Amino acid sequence: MIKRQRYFRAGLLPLFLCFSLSASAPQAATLGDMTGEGLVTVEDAVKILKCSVGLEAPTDEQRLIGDVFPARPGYTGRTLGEYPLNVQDAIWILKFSVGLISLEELGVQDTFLAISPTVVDLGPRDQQQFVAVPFNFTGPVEWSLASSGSSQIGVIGVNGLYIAPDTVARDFSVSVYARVGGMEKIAAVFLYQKPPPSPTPPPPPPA
Ligand SMILES: [Ca+2]
Repeated sequence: MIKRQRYFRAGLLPLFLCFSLSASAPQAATLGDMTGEGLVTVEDAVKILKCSVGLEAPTDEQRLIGDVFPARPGYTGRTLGEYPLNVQDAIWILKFSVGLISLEELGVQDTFLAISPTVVDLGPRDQQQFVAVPFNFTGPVEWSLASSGSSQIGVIGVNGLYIAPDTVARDFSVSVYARVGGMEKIAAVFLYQKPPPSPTPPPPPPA
């Protein structure tokens, strides 16, 4: 109790809370569960359909959660799905909701990590928000970077925001690692040199 009062008095409690929240996100999800109540139903398929035609805007997490087709393997290194959400994802969930495909075929019980985007091209100082969703697994996602191409590889925050280095001496790639529990997914950032911005022309002389 004395400690808590000290936190309040010093104004440290808000800081402590901020750190705890950012380090613990994101939460585990169930594959296909767009509505977030833990079940995969026709409502999830309807939500995907709405997203696919632009009636609703999915969150970055929902793009990963609802992207269930094609299953095993997906495209571009994904366990399943091809990003973005489309009518095929909705049909696949509809089939599951009426019993035409099994839990195993949909992957609802799987524990794995999905990451997006898997590949991105960036110039100096560009930023990219990466998103990782662990399915049926609770724990914080740890982000890290590695590259054999350069010592200047940029930085990544606890929330998956990657910021490219200020200067890129030559084109090379950076590996973005997302880890949770014993699982790991890797995304590739291809850094390229940008031409310097053309100097702004001087203002015209006063008439
Ligand atoms: Ca649901």
